[in-house]
Amino acid sequence: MDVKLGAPILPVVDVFPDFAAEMGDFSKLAQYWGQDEPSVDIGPMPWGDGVVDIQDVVVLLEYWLSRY
Ligand SMILES: [Ca+2]
Repeated sequence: MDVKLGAPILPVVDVFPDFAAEMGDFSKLAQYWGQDEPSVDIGPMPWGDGVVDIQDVVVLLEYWLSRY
């Protein structure tokens, strides 16, 4: 079945639920560094790669910096 989604697929960069990508998100990402925690495995886009590493930091920072 070929299903077309109307919404763009975006990573959930607000991994610490306060509605903004910021220091809390970075702390949570660091907490799970090297693990396979799916809530912070956001890079490479769009679904991550099964490990929390520098690629997830890159995705978080892209959104972080895009706010300003
Ligand atoms: Ca990852």
